[in-house]
Amino acid sequence: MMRVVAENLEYLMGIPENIVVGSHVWVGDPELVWIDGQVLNINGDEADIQASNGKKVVSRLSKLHPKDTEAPTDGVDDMTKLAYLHEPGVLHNLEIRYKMNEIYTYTGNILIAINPFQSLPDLYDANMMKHYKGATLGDLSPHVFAIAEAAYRAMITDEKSNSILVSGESGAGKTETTKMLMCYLAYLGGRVASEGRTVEQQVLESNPVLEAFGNAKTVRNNNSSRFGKFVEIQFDKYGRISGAAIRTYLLEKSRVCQISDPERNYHCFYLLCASPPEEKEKYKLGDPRAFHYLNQSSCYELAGVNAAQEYLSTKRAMDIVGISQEEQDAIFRVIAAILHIGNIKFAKSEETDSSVLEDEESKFHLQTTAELLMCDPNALEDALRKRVMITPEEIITRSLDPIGATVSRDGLAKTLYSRLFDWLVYKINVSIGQDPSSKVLIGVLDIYGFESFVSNSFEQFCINFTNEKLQQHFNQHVFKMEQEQYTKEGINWSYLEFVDNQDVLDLIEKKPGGIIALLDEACMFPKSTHETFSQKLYQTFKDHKRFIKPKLARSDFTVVHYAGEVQYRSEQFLDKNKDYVVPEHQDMLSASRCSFVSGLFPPLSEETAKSAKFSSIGSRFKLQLQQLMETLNLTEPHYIRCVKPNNLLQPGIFENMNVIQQLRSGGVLEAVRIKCAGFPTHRTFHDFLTRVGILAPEVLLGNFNEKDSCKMILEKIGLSGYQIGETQIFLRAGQMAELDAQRARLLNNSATVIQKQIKTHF
Ligand code: AD9
Ligand code: MG
Repeated sequence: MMRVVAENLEYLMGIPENIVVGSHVWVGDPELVWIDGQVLNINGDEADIQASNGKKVVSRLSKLHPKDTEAPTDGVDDMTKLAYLHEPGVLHNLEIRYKMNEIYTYTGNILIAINPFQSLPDLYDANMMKHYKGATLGDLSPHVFAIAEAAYRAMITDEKSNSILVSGESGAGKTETTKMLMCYLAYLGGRVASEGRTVEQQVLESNPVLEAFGNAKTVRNNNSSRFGKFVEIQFDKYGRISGAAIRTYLLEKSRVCQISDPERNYHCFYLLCASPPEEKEKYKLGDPRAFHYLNQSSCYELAGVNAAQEYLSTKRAMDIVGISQEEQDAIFRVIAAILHIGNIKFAKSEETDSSVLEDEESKFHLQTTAELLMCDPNALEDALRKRVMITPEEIITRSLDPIGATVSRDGLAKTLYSRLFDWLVYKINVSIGQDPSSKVLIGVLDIYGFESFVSNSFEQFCINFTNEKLQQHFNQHVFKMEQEQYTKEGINWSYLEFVDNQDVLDLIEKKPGGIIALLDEACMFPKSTHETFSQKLYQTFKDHKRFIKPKLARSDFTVVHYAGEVQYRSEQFLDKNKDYVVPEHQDMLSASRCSFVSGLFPPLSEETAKSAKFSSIGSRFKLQLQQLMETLNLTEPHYIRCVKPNNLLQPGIFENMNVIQQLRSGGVLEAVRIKCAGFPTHRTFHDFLTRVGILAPEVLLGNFNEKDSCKMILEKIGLSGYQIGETQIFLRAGQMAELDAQRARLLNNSATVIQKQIKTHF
């Protein structure tokens, strides 16, 4: 169990005693987060600062950070090379690099990737791959290929599985990064001459297939993945790709029936509407504007994407991953059927409050849906409009009102789509195949980053839960890496400590009594509402440090995540947690004459039919995550943090506030904090002497070796807590600033003495 302290980041990262009149500092700014300036005056614990942008600012001394005036003007490619490791230093370094189109920067062995929002083809071409092949991490400029190379080499040398975890908010570049990683791994582990379809080709082509069915345009990203993905690439004993497995997480089902302007539905719908005329005719499709599931938004096209071409290339990719022509036909029939389902409208029946098909058009779409799904149109209509209740005495058929029938219709569309997506993943896995004799793999994780919106629901809750899990893994890893480095240098690290987030995880997933467990309980109890569920949460967690009942809220609740507080609206938690296929839909589809469609709905055994009343999405997701963590724990992890520099999706714009929030929620600042709790500044003996040797000129003049010289200087100055390793000096947070301040005073004094001498002389 790791000890838990070191919460006071400010204390660790800024040592105000070093700040004197004339010091160069970073001061907080409401807009730019940090601006640089120089101290004009100090009054007690406050300082007047002249900022370089012309502003005059008054700030508490404890809120300032020293600025390294000797930092290279073009930045450093690894944050750990910063003499003063603190938030403004990190942010400034990223900004100057981004402005030079240097989108990658390391923090130790974590890669930070800032989305360039422009094509940089030279950065990823075959020459670049060649360049990185065989290179040690850190020898060349930071790059995704360097991380893939490190993972591959570590796998070969240590005969151990590795994983690369890519995270970041929507639009930050995770999926693009993942594809580049996979390309590079295919380059390293591919076969030279292609023997028909190679495994690596299939692995690479699985991306466009899954993107066509699992990605959509959102306000945050024109090609947003609406599912999480973990790809395990297996290697044989020669280091060649021999198999792969893809696992996906939580596809966003609601998008199938509900979109808002200017977002779009899943790409595949628009591609199919742009298919060649004979196919459009076969599927009875045409203008996407004619379909309710698409025309809720007025966005139909994507800039720079030709849907007709994209349709053909998706089919080619489907060929490569092993989806047959018949299967492709059935898939697109289901996609077309979903569009037609959405156009079936219900009106109030004249006699009762049940529903009827609204008009001739609705009848046409019902008929077409039935043809495409190869099921009986009457059975389809009944499944949409009626519910059968079995009581001990009799079987009662009840008609749904128009609202109920519409909910039933949308439910059917969502069920069909999610079963289809699962089938695609299953088929790709079967077709690529697993290599049972493979002993090592590289796992690549592309999963949604932390989300905090104005309104957050069950999806955000699951996403943030995932991020808490990954954050814990990340912290433990960063902590371990630090320890390893200290051990290598023979340094005592027994007092290195960090804050864990186990308490948030307990709040969410503990069994019994965590939020997910209480949600399941509420779902099983017929009288529960979101209000009773929230009341239960308020009672149970009233003293929990990570749980807040927001003032004025009747049913919202707030979780204090590692990346900040998120307020969740519990209204739809119960519904969204229930994975439930309406038995009438199940029966109708499993009776389809199309074996593909009936295959998506295998008949339930009597046993499951009875017990399958409620299956919890939250609990299933928790289990999936647990399995993912178990897999990850067997691997050596590598981390890539993607950052979105602006919300305009434009090149060249670096918004400080935006970036700093992502560094916070992506754990980059957490890694910095862990480093700060130890020895954030490392310098080789030589570099150290060059920088601060002036503080003890007698040592430099003496005939000592570099290590002894460093020791003598540090003793003379009287710092404490630093460590001297085998090849480097390890300083505590703020100590480098202290040394620089002493040096500045010395230089100032000697300048004054010289000036005085000059004055007396003349
Ligand atoms: V989401 O959570 O799936 O919504 P991602 O996956 O993080 O998101 P994605 O990889 O899709 O983001 O990147 C968004 C867009 O940024 C891409 O469509 C590209 O236009 C752009 N991008 C991202 N990375 C790069 C890059 N390395 N070079 C050029 C890039 N463009
Ligand atoms: Mg993505």
